[in-house]
Parts: sequence; structure tokens; C-alpha cells
Amino acid sequence: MKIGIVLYPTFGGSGVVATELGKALAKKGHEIHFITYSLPVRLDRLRENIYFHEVSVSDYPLFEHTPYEQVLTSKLVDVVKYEKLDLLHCHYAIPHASVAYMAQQILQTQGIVIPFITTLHGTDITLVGKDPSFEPVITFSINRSTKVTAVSESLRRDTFRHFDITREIDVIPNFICSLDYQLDNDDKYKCRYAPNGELLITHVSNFRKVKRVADVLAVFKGLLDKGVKARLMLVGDGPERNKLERQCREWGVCSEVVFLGSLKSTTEVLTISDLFILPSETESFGLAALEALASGVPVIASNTGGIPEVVEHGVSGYLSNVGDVDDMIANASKILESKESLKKFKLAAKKQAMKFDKSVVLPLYERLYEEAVAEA
Ligand code: GMT
Repeated sequence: MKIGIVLYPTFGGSGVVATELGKALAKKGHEIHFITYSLPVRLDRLRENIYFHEVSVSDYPLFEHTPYEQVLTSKLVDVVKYEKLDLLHCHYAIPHASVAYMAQQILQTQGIVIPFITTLHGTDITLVGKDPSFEPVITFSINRSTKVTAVSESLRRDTFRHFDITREIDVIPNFICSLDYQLDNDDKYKCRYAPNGELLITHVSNFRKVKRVADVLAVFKGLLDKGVKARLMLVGDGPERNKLERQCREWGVCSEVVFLGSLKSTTEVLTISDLFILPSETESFGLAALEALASGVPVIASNTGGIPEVVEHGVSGYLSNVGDVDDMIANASKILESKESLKKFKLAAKKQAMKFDKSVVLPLYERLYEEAVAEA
């Protein structure tokens, strides 16, 4: 099939999932056209069957806000028409679903039929989507999409709760390519971050408020106070980072905490990690947690949104109520208390991640694509 993927090209989970999906589909022989404003971060090199169409908006002085939606719409019309696409797959409802609808209507006047699938990722529904100023457009474009998917049951429920949805929503979970996570545990790399054999604790996010990164540091500090020899590796960057750095200085833990910044790939860091912490306020899926599990890293997370669909409490990690740092410390201690316990959780983590391998999830998308094309 010839598929246009409309996405945010950044480090955010929706962009990562959309890019990995395109790469995996291209490997299976589909022709993939990424359409967005810059090269997706996970699209590191040229690959067979993959094309990139850049959307660039000119900054005419009249426009206080650049009209990205209009330019994206025109680009979709152009790419669908001249590359003869079979369907569009939009990741993140805002503004991609309404843009695809508009492109569909324009193409219809030219006798071209193009179905479009909208995949809801989370903040388009749970945070941004709840803002009343977006509501009518989101409701309309979800209802008019040829097919709609949500990345978890929890997000599906939230979508029905917050919007007047009159159609079905399929749940297709996020996925990992398990082979990408089969790296050898590199001792040299581990020695650099844990020179005295410390346990390595990791967090990966965009450091936005919703991620509660302060709780990550509080859990880590709690473990140090209990005598656990550990170091904390923080991957990512964002608005909460400065506050976190100040807190490290105040608690005198700067030498135990490493800020690694935004990394294109997290696999090397995860491979040498012993524990992953994701204490988010809300998380429609928790792709970062799944990537940790795939690397054999047990997860301490909050019991919110789609996370319980990814991490099994007491098996591949533990779940606590949002903000319950003491419970997270107690749970982390249980995992780290002995080599045997850690080994058991690490094995369970890898096993759990296999349920989300691309070999399981990709066929679900392919079936949906076929249905969408048949329905259009
Ligand atoms: O987590 C973020 O802030 C980024 C956001 C995004 O839209 O890229 O992530 C959302 O989509 C990811 C991929 O489906 C999910 O794994 C995340 O759980 C979800 N984030 C939230 O719901 C906060």
C-alpha cells in the first residue's frame, strides 16, 4: 500500500510511534510518505520505501500566527494526488485529523477518494483536547475519520467521556521492535555511569509538568537515604529541568544524578539500567515504560491512564497512586533488595514487552488499512 503518515516529527511519543510504524511498514514492503514540518527525529537515515515531504510555511508579515494547517492541507492534497496514495494515517488529532478531512474534501471535488485514519495518542484528548476551544473541531474530525484508533483502552474510554463520539474507536496499542532492544549490556558503558557498581535508575521524558519529574528525584533520594547505592540517569529535556537541577543542588545529590539531555535513541541507556521510574500525573499509554520493559528494565510507575495496560503490578514492576512517593520507594526497594529479585523482575519485564512486539501489533494496523480502503 502507499501510505501517507502525518505526524509531529519531535521526540514526543506520538511522533516516535508514527515514525517507527512507518519504518516497520516500509520494511514489510509498503511505500511510506512522511508528511510534516521537519525530518522526524527517529528517521535517522535514508531507507528503502520511505519518502519525506517537508511542509514549510512562509512567514509573510501579515500572519501573526503562521497558517501551518492550510499549508499542510495543500501538501496532503498534492502528495495524495501525485504519489497516488491509498490512505492517510494521522497521528495526534490536533490539527492532523481536521487537516486530513479538509484535504479529503478538496480531493473529492477532483474525483479522488482518500480514506484517513486518526490515531489518538493522549494529550490530544486528555489535556489539550479538553480545552473547550478545540472541542468542536476534534469531535467533528474524529467522527468523520474513516477509522479511529486509540493507543489504550483507557484513552478510548477518555475519548468517549470527553467528546460526543458517534462512531467506533479501535484500540491498537503502541509497539516496540524487540530486536532493537537485544543489545549486549556494555560493561565499559556501565562502568562510566556506575564506576563503583552502583545500581542505575533511569527516567525518560519531555520534562513537562505532567511527568512529575520531581517525584522521580524524590524516589531516588528516598532510596539513597535507605542506603541503596545508586545513580540516576535522566534522559530528555523540558520546562521542569531547571527546577530539578536546583533540587539536586539543594539535596547535595549532583554527583549521583546525570542529566543526559535529549537522546535520539534511548536503547544504550536502557540496556545498562536496573530500574525505570515513570510517576506521571496522566499517561495514555507510557511508551517510555514499554521501551524500558523491552530492555529488561522493571518499571515503577503511577497507576494512571493506560499504564496498568502496559506494566503488570508486582510482575514487571509496581504501580502506585499518583504522587505516592513513599509507596514508590517501598516498591523500588522490593525490586532492588537482592540480585535474585532484580533478575526475576528483569526477566518478567522482557516477557511482558514481547506482548507489544511489532509482529503482534503491525498486522492490526494493516488489517485496519485494508478495511479503510475497502470502506472508502
Ligand atoms: O507524553 C507526552 O507528553 C508526549 C505525548 C505525545 O503526544 O507525543 O505522548 C502521548 O503519546 C504517547 C504515544 O502514544 C504515549 O505513550 C503517552 O502516554 C502519551 N502521553 C500522555 O498521555 C501524557
